[in-house]
Amino acid sequence: MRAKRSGAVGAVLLSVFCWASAAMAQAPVDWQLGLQRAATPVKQQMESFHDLLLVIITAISIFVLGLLVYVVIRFRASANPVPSKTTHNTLIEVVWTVVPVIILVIIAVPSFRLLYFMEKADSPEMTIKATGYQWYWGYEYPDHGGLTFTANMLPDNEIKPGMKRVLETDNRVVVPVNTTVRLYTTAADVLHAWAMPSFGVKKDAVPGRLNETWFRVEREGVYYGQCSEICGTNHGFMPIAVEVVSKEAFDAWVKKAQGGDYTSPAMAAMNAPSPNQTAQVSN
Ligand SMILES: [Cu+2]
Repeated sequence: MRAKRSGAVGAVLLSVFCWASAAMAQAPVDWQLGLQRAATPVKQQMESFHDLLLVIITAISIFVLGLLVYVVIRFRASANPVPSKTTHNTLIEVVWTVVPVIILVIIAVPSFRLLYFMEKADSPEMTIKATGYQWYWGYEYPDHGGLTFTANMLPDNEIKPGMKRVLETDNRVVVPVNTTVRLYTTAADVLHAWAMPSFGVKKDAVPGRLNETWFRVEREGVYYGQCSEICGTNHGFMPIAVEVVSKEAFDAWVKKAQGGDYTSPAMAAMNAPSPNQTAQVSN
């Protein structure tokens, strides 16, 4: 009876946790354990690779700890007053060379597969170029009439409910959902890096060089990342905010942006006066 009840409580807690993590998974959260929830195929593969490594290192750590504990107890001075002078054991030496090699091969195969998968998109549907500046990002959409805008961190006094302090930008990068986006990164002054944890993307932005990566986001929402290459005084204040919207909303945003208004759909909704505010104004 008690087991049944605790099982039900567990199920409720689990569902609350899953709901909570689904609702706020696009950015780091307080007391977060583990990685941000995956939003792209690359990040999903990174997660499963991470899980595989976790199993392997846990097994190795427990095995080594077990050996140490055994040696410390079994061969302590009181239990083993006359130490043996044995050296070399060919079988053991072969085993402790070959087994680590096999473990490394088991790690290397999925590791290289993932490296090549993240390197380049098969058939990108659109391209965005991100340029790092001290200390903000510039974006270009060459496939959409060469849209160009910059994204600066929003200061604390402009943060509205629903925005993330130090992670929000005045202009968000808007991309359509379920679309393969090729991302070029470069920099205009010093090294920067365009990093978006839930996309599994962290690409150096290097002056005079064009680096390439890609992402295909599977859920609409707002995603936050940061510059991840120490680039000077305000390195910590050049965040990246990506708003993933439906393809229709993206087309509408492109039209608006070509007219000079880069406000993303969600930002536009936040800026629109609520019915209450309108009432106050009319009073
Ligand atoms: Cu930077």
